[in-house]
Amino acid sequence: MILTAQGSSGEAPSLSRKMAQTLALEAGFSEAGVTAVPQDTAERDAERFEQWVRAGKAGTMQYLKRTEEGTGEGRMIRSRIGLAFPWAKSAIVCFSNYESGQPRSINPAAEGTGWIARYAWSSRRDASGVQRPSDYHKVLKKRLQVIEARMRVKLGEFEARGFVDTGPVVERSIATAAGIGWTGKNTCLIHPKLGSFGFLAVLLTSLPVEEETAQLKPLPDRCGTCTRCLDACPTGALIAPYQMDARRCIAYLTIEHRDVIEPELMEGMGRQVFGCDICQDVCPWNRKAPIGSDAELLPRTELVNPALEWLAEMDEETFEKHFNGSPVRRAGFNGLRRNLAIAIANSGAHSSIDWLRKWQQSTDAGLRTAAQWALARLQQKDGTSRSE
Ligand code: B12
Ligand code: SF4
Ligand code: SF4
Repeated sequence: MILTAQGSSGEAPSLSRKMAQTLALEAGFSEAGVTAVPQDTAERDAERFEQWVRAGKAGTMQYLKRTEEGTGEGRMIRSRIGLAFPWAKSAIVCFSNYESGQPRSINPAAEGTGWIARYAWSSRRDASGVQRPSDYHKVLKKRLQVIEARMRVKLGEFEARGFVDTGPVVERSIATAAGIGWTGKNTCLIHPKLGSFGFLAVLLTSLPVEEETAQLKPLPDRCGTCTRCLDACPTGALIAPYQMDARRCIAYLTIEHRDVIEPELMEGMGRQVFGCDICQDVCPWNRKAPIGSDAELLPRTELVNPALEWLAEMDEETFEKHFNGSPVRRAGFNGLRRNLAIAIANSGAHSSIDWLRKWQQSTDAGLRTAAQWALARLQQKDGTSRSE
């Protein structure tokens, strides 16, 4: 690989898109771009972000709300990169394709099966060939470290910080500015060739961006007149094009929200037990997206359309055995059972009714409320089918 510092001799090294792409592909990513920081759209996006949070759309995701003073007043830390990282002059944004060619959540599926979001199916084979759960946070973070180390060898010392999902930055805003894709009406970052089933990883650096790269324009929005995602969202979380109310989003409810789920949203949650792919599964830009061949993000096929009963039977030890090291663990044992109770009722899976009876006695309010709702729903369904 040829990696050269940009600019003539004596000049400080700078970053180019080509350099970032070469390094990123070598580290195992599918695509990469570069933007100067703050990006041209930084102020607009910061305002959008703050308005979104202040309107309550972030629900209980407190980590998004942190402000400069920590009092709830003032600018929100993650709205502007410069607040937490005043030294940052550029961002390398990397994209890892996780499309695996497995069925979509919207395809017909066997009775009594649920849905786990495809991003959480990931696994890798260990040295002895055994398939182990993998988590994109760890996988991608390591790749950023590889990029950073190679840059240091060639360019010398500079400041850098890598983030995958959990850092205080709005990754899709930076990714759009770096020319990776556009923000779809479903709010996802869509790459024109790879679609939206891709993770983002960001490496902030103190290096300036090389002139030619700085002149690159962001990609145009190609959603056109399409509204498939808005029409398909079963809980009305996409309240307008490009605007989500996370409090209604099944991904938020099943992964991030720790407490009682509003019963009025439970029916719309359908059979989703962890995350939701519907607004991406209907997106035409994901139809022809190539299948990724990432050895660290291999799909665990037992998690594709999993039997609800199999998940319901798991005790805490089995849950840990299957999901330690997997993104699914974030829901927690009781959180997953809460989601399962809802999916069981929506699927009419009577064979799991004993689990619901047990769970309605739980001291966990989220699980108890979901199980009570689920039992009532199954009874109601029975009544309806008998009277038909
Ligand atoms: C909080 C969060 C969530 C929340 C809220 C999602 C949301 N839409 O805001 C919940 C839990 C619901 C969620 C769900 C999912 N998430 Co999430 N999430 C995040 C996180 C941590 C922060 C996002 C955030 O700041 N949201 C606040 C809003 C305001 O910001 P935003 O959505 O990025 O908004 C931008 C655009 O929408 C745009 N915008 C806003 N208003 C307007 C108006 C107009 C007119 C226009 C043009 C644009 C525009 O500007 C904003 C700033 O640039 C990021 C990681 C990160 N650190 O950024 C991952 C991240 C966004 N999530 C990711 C993933 C994979 C998912 C899921 C697919 C998981 C799943 N299958 O269940 C779903 C997708 C749901 C969806 N349709 O977005 C990926 C997305 C990759 C991609 N290709 O887009 C990220 C980047 C994580 C990663 N490192 O890969 N997520
Ligand atoms: S992830 Fe599911 S619930 Fe959330 S906006 Fe998309 S379709 Fe709606
Ligand atoms: S479904 Fe249509 S409107 Fe929604 S993100 Fe995809 S192309 Fe855009």
